Amino acid sequence: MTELDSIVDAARAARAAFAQASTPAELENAKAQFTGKSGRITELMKGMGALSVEEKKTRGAAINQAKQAIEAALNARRQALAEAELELQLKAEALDVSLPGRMREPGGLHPVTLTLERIERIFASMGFDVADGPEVESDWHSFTSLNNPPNHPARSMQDTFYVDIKGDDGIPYNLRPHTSPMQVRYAHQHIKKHAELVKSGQAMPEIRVIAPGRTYRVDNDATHSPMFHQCEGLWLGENVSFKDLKVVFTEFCRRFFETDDLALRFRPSFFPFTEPSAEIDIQFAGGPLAGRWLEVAGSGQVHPNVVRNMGLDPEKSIGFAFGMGPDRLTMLRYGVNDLRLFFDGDIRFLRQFR
Ligand code: 2NL
Repeated sequence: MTELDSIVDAARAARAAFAQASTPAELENAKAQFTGKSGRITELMKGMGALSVEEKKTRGAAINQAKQAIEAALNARRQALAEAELELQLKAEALDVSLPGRMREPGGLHPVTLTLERIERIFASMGFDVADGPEVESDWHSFTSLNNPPNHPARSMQDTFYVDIKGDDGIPYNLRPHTSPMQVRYAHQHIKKHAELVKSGQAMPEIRVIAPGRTYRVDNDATHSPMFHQCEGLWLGENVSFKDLKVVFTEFCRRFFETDDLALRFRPSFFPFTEPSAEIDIQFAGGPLAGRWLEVAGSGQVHPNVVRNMGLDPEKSIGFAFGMGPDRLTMLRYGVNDLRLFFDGDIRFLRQFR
């Protein structure tokens, strides 16, 4: 191989080596073999010292040409590799801007809450106040004040949860099995609130209140949950009768179910806190439940002992009370067949009421 041949060969070898390099690091390594300190071009230039001026000219020009060719090839390969790398990176970081965003779903009220608010609105429009009170209750408020003293057989009607806290009477507190205790508390507050009025000789304003809220019993199946809801109502005045109960409850049912095409039936029953007592059944004239009697509430004239335990005179304050289950009313209104769906917290069920 002549000196000139080896110069041309060096340029060809460099182009081949650069093409082989598949990363910028490999390319820079390949470059060092040709234009580096001990590279082939440097070696070729070292051999020029002993040459004549004429030879230096032609050899120098050839080497320079080769060097330029190598540098051009190097730059072309550098750019190609950089472009390939960018291409890869862009592919890896690709964003599909046409994908739908991850949206946050709007919240909504629980179906039973919707029912409770509906009940409150209807009774408020008939002049009823809405009571509030504790879910952990004393034995006296949950049972004794409601004509259901310790060892009374009616106590076994409710299997109650008890907590490890004893009241002043030594009896453990309970998770209220109904919302009646709120009405007993409400009556005591009512008397206190109007004490001045009564002392000045005026009549005590009547009590008209509902008590909605969570209640607890040892029960668990498709129609019973250990935590459930109740809404009780109480109307006490000088001359409040079963007739008023019938009017109030009929109006409530018509407005709650949005139809006048329903019948009410009062069926004799027993509760310790009312006498006489009645179950209230309703029957729709149309719709999927047409013709069937459905039990929706218990009711009755408030027992004189209970009126007395509220701090009132049963000769002056008479009236009625009732209790219903908002969970069941929600099932009837929306056609839900398993009570447990309300308390499982499954968003696929709950979002239907949004
Ligand atoms: C039922 C039974 C009823 C009452 C609740 C009541 C409350 C007071 C005084 C007297 Cl403070 N009575 N509540 C009366 C009769 C029936 O509910 O089966 N509820 C779902």
